Amino acid sequence: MSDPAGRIDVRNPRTGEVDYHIEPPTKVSFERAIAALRSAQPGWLGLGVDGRVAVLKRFSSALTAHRDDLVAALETDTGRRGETGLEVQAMLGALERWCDRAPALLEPPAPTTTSMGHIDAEPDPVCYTLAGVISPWNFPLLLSFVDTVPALLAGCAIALKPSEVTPRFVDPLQAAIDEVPELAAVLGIFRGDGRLGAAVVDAADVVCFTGSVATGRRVAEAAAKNLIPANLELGGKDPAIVTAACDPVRAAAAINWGGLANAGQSCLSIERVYVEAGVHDAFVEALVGYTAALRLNIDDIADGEVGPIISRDQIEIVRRHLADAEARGARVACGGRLVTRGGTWCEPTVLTNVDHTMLVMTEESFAPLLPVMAVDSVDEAIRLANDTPYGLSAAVFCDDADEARRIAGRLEAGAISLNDAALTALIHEGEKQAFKSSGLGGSRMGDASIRRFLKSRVLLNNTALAWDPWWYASPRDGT
Ligand code: TXE
Repeated sequence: MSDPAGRIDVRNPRTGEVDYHIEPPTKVSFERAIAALRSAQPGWLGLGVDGRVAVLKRFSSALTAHRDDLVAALETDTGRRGETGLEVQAMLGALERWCDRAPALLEPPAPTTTSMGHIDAEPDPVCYTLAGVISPWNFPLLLSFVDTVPALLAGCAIALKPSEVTPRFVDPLQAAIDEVPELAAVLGIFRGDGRLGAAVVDAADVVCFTGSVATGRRVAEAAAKNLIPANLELGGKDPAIVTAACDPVRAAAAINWGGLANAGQSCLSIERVYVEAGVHDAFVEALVGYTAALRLNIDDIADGEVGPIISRDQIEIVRRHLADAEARGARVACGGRLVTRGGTWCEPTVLTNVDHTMLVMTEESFAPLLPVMAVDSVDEAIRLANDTPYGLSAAVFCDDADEARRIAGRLEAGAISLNDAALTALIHEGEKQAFKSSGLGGSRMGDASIRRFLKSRVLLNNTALAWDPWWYASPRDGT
């Protein structure tokens, strides 16, 4: 790792001004901190899972005590209010759920007999020493802990590198961590940019990354070079299929939420909609009704449902997608403008008359844009839904439950909401993987998530009491 180039300016997404700075660690202090995490890990593992659960419960109480400061910092980082409350609640909920589940999941599996009767195979899984976790800016707290919590419970120490775009929340978070010294010893948070992220990958024994496909590839390449496992959750272009056999108004309400929550800045946002012609007009009318009612929170963070575009780099992407769609003949049914008042907001937008020549149908927009395309059949909708390098999640609206399942079974995505949208934002119990270029590695949801932090080890135990010379004889001995 080269020494990072000094302090990094942080822009406020509501004002557009730089009003915060971070100071990345020097190479020497980073290496020292990594060594300290590694040397504290055996003590953490030695607490046993019940001991680790007890520590994380104290952390949960400390977080609750710091909740107001945490919420305030996250609001400044992201410029939105409603989703911030949900984010903190979801993080506390995940802590509680994992503390309940981990003891049973980490119970050593029973030995099994083998094809050789006197040899038992006794599973003895062992955790990786240091997990590197690298998170993005769209849900800075939640996506920093979705992998961190199960990894800690498995017994790992953690090197966490949050996004340099939204680093303020780390101050109250660190204050809560410091109140729990056993945790502070094994949870190191490092603020800096991609160079520090690369250093975390190089320092770790297993890595979890959430972010863009381009950076995810770099992380996977570095992990491959170091021969460590990489768990990647990357971008998406989630489709929704609205069949003629559903209530288009209900579908519109669900898709409005699934596409526009967090101003569309979620990997699992609905980013394109395919609607059978028979319900197209009713669907669009309802969707426009819901979408046009949403307000930008420009003047007051508490007044309005749609926050600013959080990352400055994202603004040009959204502008390009809108301009390209309009130039190629898309119709703006509502919204369609970027509004800059210090920060930049994107009006919640419904586009019709769209097709796959448009960026808005093929590249991740990460914005409150809902392009709606009429299709003649479910087969056409499925073909178009799969016409993408992404495969994170999808949604199907069809009142016939068997038909909804059949459609879902033909979609190339890891999580599919039936008669709802973006349910993976709320339901974390179901195991799923990211398909195609949307990711790599095991499920980060459900019980399987914790197994990503354990190496399988087996004890092969010869249980025969009497020593049988035949067992060790080689053919050369002629015995
Ligand atoms: O991601 P990056 P950004 C998508 C979305 C968005 C795009 C860019 O399309 O427009 O990604 O967002 C760290 N080695 N998603 O710029 O660059 C970096 O410092 C190791 C989808 O934030 O991938 C940050 O902490 N780490 C996503 C993290 O990687 C490196 C949510 C993510 O940065 C690194 C957010 C390197 N070489 C954006 N370079 C989702 N699926 O939820 C950078 N980083």
